[in-house]
This record gives sequence, C-alpha cells and structure tokens, in this order.
Amino acid sequence: ARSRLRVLVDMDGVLADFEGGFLKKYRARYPDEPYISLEERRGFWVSSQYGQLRSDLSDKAISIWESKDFFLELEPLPGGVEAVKEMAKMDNTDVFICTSPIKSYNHCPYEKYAWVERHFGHDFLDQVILTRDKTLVCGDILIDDKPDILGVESSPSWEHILFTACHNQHLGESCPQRRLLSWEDDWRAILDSKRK
Ligand code: UMP
Repeated sequence: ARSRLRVLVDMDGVLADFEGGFLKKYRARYPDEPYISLEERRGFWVSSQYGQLRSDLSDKAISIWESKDFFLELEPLPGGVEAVKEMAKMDNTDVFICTSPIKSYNHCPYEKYAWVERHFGHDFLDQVILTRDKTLVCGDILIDDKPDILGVESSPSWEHILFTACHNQHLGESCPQRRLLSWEDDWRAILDSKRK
C-alpha cells in the first residue's frame, strides 16, 4: 500500500524521437541504400526489419544509434517533456524516466543523462532509471511504446500503458494493453484511474 502514484515513463519513442532521428541520420549516411519509411515500420526492432530488407542493412542500422551524438540529438516528441514536467508537479505523484541503454555503452548512457539535463534541467537527473530489465522497477504505470516488456520478474508491479508509435500502431487484439495515443491523449485520466 502506497499513497503516492509512481509513474514510469520510457524515453525512446515516448519522450525522444528515436525513429525519426534514426531515419534522418540513416538516410544522410547511406543515401544510396534502401530504407523503411515510418509508415512502413513494423515491429519494435528497427535492426530486424532492416535485416529483413537486406541482411547487411541490420549492421548499417545499428551503426547509426551506436554513433556519437545520436541519442543526444534526438528531438523531443510533441508534448512529452511538458507532460512529464506537469506530472512531476502534481500532488502525490512521483515520475521517473525509465529507459534501456544499448550495450554499446561508449556514448548512449552519457547522452541519455545529457538529454534529460538539456530538456528537464539538472535536478531531474534524480528521476532517471537506466535498466535493461524494467520488470524489476516498481511503479503503478509504465508508459512505453514496446509491446512486450519482459524480464526476470514475471508479474511486474506496473500496468503497461502502450504509447502509440509508428511500429506498433497496426497491432490490434494481440496488444491487450490500454493505450496512450500521443501526449495529446488524456494521460491525466490514465493517472487518475490508478490513484487510490
Ligand atoms: N534499440 C536497439 N535496436 C533497435 C531499436 C532500438 O538496440 O532495433 C535500442 C535503442 C534504445 C533501446 O537504447 O533499444 C530502447 O529501449 P526502451 O525504449 O525499451 O527503453
């Protein structure tokens, strides 16, 4: 029993435009290679879909987000930063940014902290959780665009709210989660539905 509402918010695809940033830099670096438009994106793993397009394109895709400044230069998704700042000011509400860094660690973890500092301010770094296993993090809600969030804990404490993204927008009945369609959607009502 906890009196405060604890909200976990994913970063890539929810606060930061990973897909848009990827496509822009992929096309700039590999202008003569085929690409997958955001309309055509299916499945969470960009590298898998590029690998299906042509086997060598998986490594080319990976080279983009392993590059310096990729995560730092991601644009904020519309309304996300404002929504999280508003949540953080709400009574009886704690909000954390819960994000999985890539295992190629020379730039990504640093740049994720730097991105949060740039868009939320230095004090908000207290709210950052970097983990490759979100099932271990306790919270009431996890707002995340990944349809299947799995880990060693088989019954996580949070309810997963699926944030709509280009890669998951066509999924139907296979996704039982409640959705947040964008930051223009009624995230306040979702938080209120979990308050005791
Ligand atoms: N990521 C990959 N491969 C992909 C797409 C994304 O490794 O094809 C990475 C980028 C982010 C992480 O660091 O996965 C996304 O994690 P979450 O959004 O689940 O936090």
